[in-house]
Amino acid sequence: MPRTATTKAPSVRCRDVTAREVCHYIEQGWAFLPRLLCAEAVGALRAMACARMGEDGQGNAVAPIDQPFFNPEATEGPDHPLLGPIIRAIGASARRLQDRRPGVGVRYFGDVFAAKLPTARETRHPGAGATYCHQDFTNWAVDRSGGMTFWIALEDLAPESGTMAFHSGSHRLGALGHYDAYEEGRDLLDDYPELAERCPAQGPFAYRAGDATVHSVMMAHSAGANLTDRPRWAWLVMTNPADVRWTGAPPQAYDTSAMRHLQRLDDETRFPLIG
Ligand SMILES: O=C(O)CCC(=O)C(=O)O
Repeated sequence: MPRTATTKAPSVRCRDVTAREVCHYIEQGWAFLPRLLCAEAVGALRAMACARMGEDGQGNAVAPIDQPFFNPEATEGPDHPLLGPIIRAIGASARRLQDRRPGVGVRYFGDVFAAKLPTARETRHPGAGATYCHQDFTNWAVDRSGGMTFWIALEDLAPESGTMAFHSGSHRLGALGHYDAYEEGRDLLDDYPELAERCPAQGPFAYRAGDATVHSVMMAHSAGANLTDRPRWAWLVMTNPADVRWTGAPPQAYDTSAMRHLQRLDDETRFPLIG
C-alpha cells in the first residue's frame, strides 16, 4: 500500500519577552531581543520569504508604495499555519510591552518580509536605499500610540547590511512628523537636530538569525543602505493596542475605503486580536 506523505510543520518557538526587556522598552522606547525565534522557525520563515521573493529578494510584484527602505512582501498573517502561532506569541509579548491596564489586549496590524536590496545592484523594486530617520506613528493613521514593530533578523546581519538604529528616549518627545513630509535627502533630524544630542542613536546593531528588536511607533529610528552584495532579510510584525481607532487620515498600510472616521481597527477590518 502506498504510504501517505505527511508534512510535519516545523516547531516554531518564539520566546516571551523578559522583565528586563520590558523595562528597557518602557524606558528607552525599544529593546533588543536576542534569540526571539528558534532556528527552525527562522529557517522556515527565510525559506518562505525566498519562495515568494526569490533569493535576490526581487521576484515579487513591485510594491505600489515607493519608499527606499526595503522591498516588502505581505503575508497571510495570523491565518497562516506557520506564521499564526508566532504572531500570537509576539502578541502576548506586545501586551506586556505596551504596558496598559490588564484588560487592553493587542491587535495584529500587519507583517511583511522586508528585503533591503543592495545599493550596488540595478533594481526595478523600491528598497535599495537607506531608511531615513522617522517615526511610524503618523503614517499608521491611528488615534493612540501603544503600537510597536518587532523587527526580526532572518539570517545573521552585520550593520553594513542596513540594520536598525534607535534614538533612545525619543518615544517621549511626541509626534515628530510624517515620514513622507520631508523633502528629498532630508529627514526627521533636519527638523529636530537637537534629537541627536538629547537622544543619542544606539546601533546599527549586529543581529544573529532569530534575534529581534522591538520599537515603539513613537521611536525615531533609521537604518543605513545595504552595502553588501546580497539582500538583507528581515520579517516585521506590527501590533496596536486593542482599542485603537482610525484617525481618518489616509494610511499607506491599509484600505480605509469602507471605514468611517474613528472606527475601531477590529476583527472585521482585518485586525484580529493576537494577545
Ligand atoms: O527595515 C528597515 O530598514 C526599516 C524598518 C522600519 O522603518 C520599521 O520597522 O519601522
